[in-house]
Amino acid sequence: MSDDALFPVELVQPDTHDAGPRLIAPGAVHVPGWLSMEQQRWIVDRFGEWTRGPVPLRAATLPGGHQMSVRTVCLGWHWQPYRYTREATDVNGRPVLDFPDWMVRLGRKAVAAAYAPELAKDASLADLAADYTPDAALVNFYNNAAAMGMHQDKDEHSNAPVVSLSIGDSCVFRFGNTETRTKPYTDVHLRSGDLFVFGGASRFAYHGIPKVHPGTAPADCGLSEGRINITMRVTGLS
Ligand code: MD3
Ligand code: FE
Repeated sequence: MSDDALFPVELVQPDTHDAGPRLIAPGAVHVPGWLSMEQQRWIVDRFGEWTRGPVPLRAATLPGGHQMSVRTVCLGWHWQPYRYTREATDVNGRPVLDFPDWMVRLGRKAVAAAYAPELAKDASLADLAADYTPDAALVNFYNNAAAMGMHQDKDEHSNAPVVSLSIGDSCVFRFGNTETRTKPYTDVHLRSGDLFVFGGASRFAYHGIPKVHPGTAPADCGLSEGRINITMRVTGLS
C-alpha cells in the first residue's frame, strides 16, 4: 500500500474554521459556512445567467497594460480600473445588469450577522445593517491559476462596509493594514459558503488572494472547479 493512502494529504488545512465567527481586525468579521449548500447552488446558477451577458466575464486590463488573472462580471455598476460606469465601455459598451433585490436583502442579513454586538464588539457597527443598501457587486471568478495582488478598494465614494461571499474552491485571503501593501498581515482560509464583512476601521485595508486551492470545492456547492467571490459595495454614486 502506498504511503499516501495510509497517511492522506489533507486537502483542507485544519484551522480555526469550525470555531465559528471571528473578529479578524476592528470591523473585519469572518463568518465561516454562512451560506447553506442550497443557497450556494442557487447563486452558482445565477452566476451562469450573469455571465451570459450583456457583458461577459472579463479580465480587466490595468493602466500599466497588465491583465488581471481574475475574471469579473458586475451587477448594478460596472467596475473598470479605476471607476464605476453604467456601461461596460472597456468591454463591449453594453449596459450592466441590474443589482437584484434579493442581493440587497442578503447584504443586509450579512452585515447583521457579522456585526452582531457580541461579535463585532462595536455597537455603532450593528446599526449599519438595517440601512445597508449595496448598489454594485463585483462577481469574481478564479481558475486554478488566478490570484489577486494586494490592493485597497477605494473607487467607492462611501465608507459603507463591503460584503464578501465565497463559493467553490477554498483560498488564502491575505488581510493587511491600511498603511502599506506589505506586512503586517493576517492570512485567513476562505471556504465555500464563507462570509466576510469589511467595514469600520478595516474598510480601506490592503487585501489580496495569493492562492486558490484547486480541487477543494465541496461536491454539492454547484461549482465543480474554480472559485466565485461576490463583493457587494455601496458606490455612493447616482
Ligand atoms: C477588505 N476580492 O473584488 S474578497 C475585490 O476574494 C477583492 O475576490 C477578493 O478584493 C476576492 O476587490 C477579496 C474580500 C474583500 C473585498 C473587498 C474589501 C476584502 C476587502 C474591501 C475593503 C477591505
Ligand atoms: Fe478588493
